[in-house]
This record gives sequence, C-alpha cells and structure tokens, in this order.
Amino acid sequence: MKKYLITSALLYVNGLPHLGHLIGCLLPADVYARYLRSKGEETLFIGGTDEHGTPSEVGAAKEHMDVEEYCKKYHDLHAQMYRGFDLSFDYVGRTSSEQNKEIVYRIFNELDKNGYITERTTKQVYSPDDNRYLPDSYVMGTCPYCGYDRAKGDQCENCTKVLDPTDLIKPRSVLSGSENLEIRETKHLFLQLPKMEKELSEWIETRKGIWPDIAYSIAKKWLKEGLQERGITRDLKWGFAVPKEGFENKVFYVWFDAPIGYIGITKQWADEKPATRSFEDWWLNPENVIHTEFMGKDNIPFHTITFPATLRGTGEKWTQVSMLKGMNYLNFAGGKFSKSAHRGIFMDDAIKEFPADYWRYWLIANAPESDDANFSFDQFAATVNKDLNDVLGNFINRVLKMTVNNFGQQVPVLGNITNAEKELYDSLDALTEQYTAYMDKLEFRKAMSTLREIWVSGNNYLARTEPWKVVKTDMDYAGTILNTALNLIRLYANLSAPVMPQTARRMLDLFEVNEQIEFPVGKMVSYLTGLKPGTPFKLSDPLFQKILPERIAQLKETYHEED
Ligand code: B3M
Ligand code: ZN
Repeated sequence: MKKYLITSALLYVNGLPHLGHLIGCLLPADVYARYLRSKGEETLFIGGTDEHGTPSEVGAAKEHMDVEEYCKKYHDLHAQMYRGFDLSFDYVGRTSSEQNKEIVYRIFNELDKNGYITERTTKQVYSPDDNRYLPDSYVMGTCPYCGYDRAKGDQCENCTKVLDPTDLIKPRSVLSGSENLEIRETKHLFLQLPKMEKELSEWIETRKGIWPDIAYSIAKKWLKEGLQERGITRDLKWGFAVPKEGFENKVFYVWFDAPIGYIGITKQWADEKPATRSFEDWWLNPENVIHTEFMGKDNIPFHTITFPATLRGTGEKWTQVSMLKGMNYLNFAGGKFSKSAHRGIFMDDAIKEFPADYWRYWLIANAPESDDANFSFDQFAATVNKDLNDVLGNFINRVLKMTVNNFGQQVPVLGNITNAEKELYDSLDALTEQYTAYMDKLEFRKAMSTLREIWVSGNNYLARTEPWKVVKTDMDYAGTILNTALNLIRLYANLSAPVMPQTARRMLDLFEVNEQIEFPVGKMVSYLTGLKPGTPFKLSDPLFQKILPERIAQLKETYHEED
C-alpha cells in the first residue's frame, strides 16, 4: 500500500501569514490531508516555518530582537494560527532545527563528493553605510523584467523571476535606504544545475498533464532559458554555517536549506513522537510514497528545479515530488496581499471575525487555481449567506424541525421508496463520483461546486416530494422522505469534512451515533439508508449566521477594502 506524504510550503517566519498564504498552500494541503485520512489512507502532513535568510534578519532588526528569539516568537504565533484554522498538520516544525542541520550537511556533503558543488568568485552588493554585504532581500529595487519597483534582490514577487541583487535597477538597502552601494568580490559555492539539465528536463516532461499547467509551464520556462549554476551560500550571520574549509564564515542560502526542511521537520516529528515510522520510511522510500507539495506560484521554480536537483545530485534514493499544486495569487481590493506593507486580511484578524469554516469554504471554493482571484467582503458574505446559510444550513433546519413536529426527535422508519428516492440515489452516485475525482486531481474549485450541487440536490428532493403536504395524507411516505433527508445530513457531514471540519462534526453529532468522519465510497443507496430508524437526534442552533449589510460595510472600513 502506498502512503501519502503531504507538504505545505514553509512560510517565512517574519510577520504573520494572511489569507493569501492560507489559500496559497496551507489550506489546500489540509483539505487534501483530511480527505485522504477520511478515506483511510496512511497520510503524513508536514508543515512549519522557514527561519533562515534575510527575511528573519531584517524582521528581527525591525523589532530590535535577537534573531533566534524572533524566530521562536513567530514560529509559535504561526503554529497557533494554524490551530485556529484547524490545519491538521502532523507536525509543525522549523527549518532552523538541529535535525534539519544534520540533513542539510548530509546532502551538501554528498553533492560536494559527487562534483555538483563548485567555487566561484562573485560580485556581491556591499553597503558602506551599513558596513556589510547585502544579499537577497536586503536589497530592493526595480525588476529589470517587469518594472515592479519593490522587487527583492533574490526574486521579483510580481513576475516570479529569480534575480541576483546586481540585476536590480536603482537598488537600495532595506536597512538604511542607502543607494550608495558598491559591488565587491567574494567567494561562494554554487550548485551545478547545468550538469543536471538533461535529466531534469526528461523528468519534467513526464509531469505534463499531471501537474497543473502553472507548475509545468514555470518549470519549462526555466529549462528553456537554460539552467544556470545557483549560489547556495551567503554572507550572513544567521543560518547554518557552511561546513567547508574557507567558507566557515558564510551560511547556506535560505532556499538551499528550506526545502530540505521538509525532510528535517519529518525527522523532528519522528524524533519527538516515538512514531511507528522513521523519517527514512517517508523520505528514502520513493517506491512506496506519493509526495504532494502545495505552494504559491513564486515558489514553483525552487520545487521543480533546484530542490529536485539537490536531491538527485546526492545519488541517494530520496522521495521526490509526485504531484505539485501551485496556486496563483489572491488579490484584495485590486492589489496584492502584502506582508511587508501589511495589506489585506491577516489570519489573526480573520479568525476573530468569523469561524474558521466560513473562511475555509470561501477560500477553497474561490481558490486562485487557473488565475489570480480576488477577495472582497461582498463576495465573501454572498457565498456565506447563500451556499452555507440558505442552501446547507436551511436544509438541515427544515428537515430537523419537520421531523420533530411529525415524528418526534428520532429518525422515522424508511418505508417503500419511490422514483423520487431512486433518482436521488442515482444523481448522488454521479455527483459523489465527480466530487471524488476532483479531490483526487486537486481541482478544488470544481470539487466545491460539485459539493454545492450535492447540497442543492437535497433541497430539490424536498421541493419535489413536498413532505409538508405528504404528512397530511401519507405518514408512511412522509417518514420515508424525512428518513432520507436525515441520511442526507449524515452524508453531507462526511463529504464536507475535508473543507469544513468543525461544521461537519456538528452535523454528524446531531445524531447519537458516535461515528468517525469517513469518506463515503460505493453506492449511495446503502449510504442513504444507513441511519437506523429510532436513532435520536439533537436540535441545534443554526449552523451558520448570515452576514448582514451593516456588518459588511463595517468590515470594508476596518480592512480598508475601498481605500
Ligand atoms: N519561505 C516562501 C514563502 O514564505 C518560502 C517557502 C519555502 S518552502 C520550502 O512564501
Ligand atoms: Zn518582475
């Protein structure tokens, strides 16, 4: 039996994550992990914080904190936020851990031994005013490719181009703002990507039609431009010291040790929880592990080219990525969500406004899969009010109330079924099959619109059978309708659980059945006759609250949607 390894991109520890990060990697990874677990698959879901490099040094300097303490503080805050949104990570680790260091060194030494590491004298940006080198995001300037004026020295987040600080037009120091910058020569270590070009190119070709277009096309673009050797060391203090003579004062580049962090964090998990499995079971086991990675589009080059090359160059049989889900960006009020400009809605605020499931459902139903998507409070409220409140919530309320009023607080007897039930079973067979297929392919928007259709089919069934009329003429058939409708609630709970875990639990707990969430497989007829007649149920407060116009106006103001 193959087992599933799921990783979500490891977010930089500086600042708090926003809704763009949540939908970019964390949440879709969680939905997929929950889906697989509810199907009984062996699943390990790994996440954590990316703690090295310039983002942490710059963030710590801004808060006048020691870098190590700063990383710990924000790591804990990220982890707390993940819990608030019910992200079901098996482990939330850190790229700065001892375990990661051990694996980074192991991989580096193998690469070096195999001739994939070379030394080069390079030109680096030096700032006399700051009295130091300014690698990566210590420098900002205008992107030479797209003209974006807040491009960072290592990557333009607007066009995703990977840059060198010396490429920037009008570079300036992030520390002092100084534009008085010099170029100085210093030695660095490089990963020989060109040596692996052919091998990588053949492998990427096999991913065509399997990875989403965006992942495949970004990888292809890199290959087409020709692979260049990539610097893997930096003139920084914070990071893993380079274990090679002459380089002891340098550290590894954050993008060298961050993806290795998935492995390091798995080892943290294995060391900390006397688990049944070792990290080797997951990471040195390519034949038996299906590894799915989730990330925003700017992270794709590193996961399709540099990280796979890093693992391949060791000559060891590391588990490689099988499926890669890359997301486009979520925009807000016509612009980007931005950590540095604190623009948009951050996870700590979001959770204070609405329950996690409202956000989870909206984000997954509107995931920026084929293109960038836009968040607005009007759309958010419309979806919550319509899909969750009117379609799903009302169905449940009506069914529970009608049953109580006519049969008491228990599941009525299922009598003879008619064409209406048969047709319901058939249409649900087709819809659940479609839903499962979309989840398997990680096509979340389509999965959610199918889930919505499944909910709607319950309302259509009531509209067609009109139990409020049937109770006056045929109590047996009225019982059959309401029995079927109550079974639908149980079905909805199990189908909705990957995206709305809390609501699903509440739905299932309406019935005194004490069941685990389990993804329904097979024919719906057996599923929709599963609740035993006589099973007691509870009445609950409405599952969702409508978001009213005054509240929407207030939210727009608080979060500057219309500024
Ligand atoms: N830390 C980028 C980010 O936070 C980067 C991802 C690393 S994944 C190994 O958006
Ligand atoms: Zn650009």
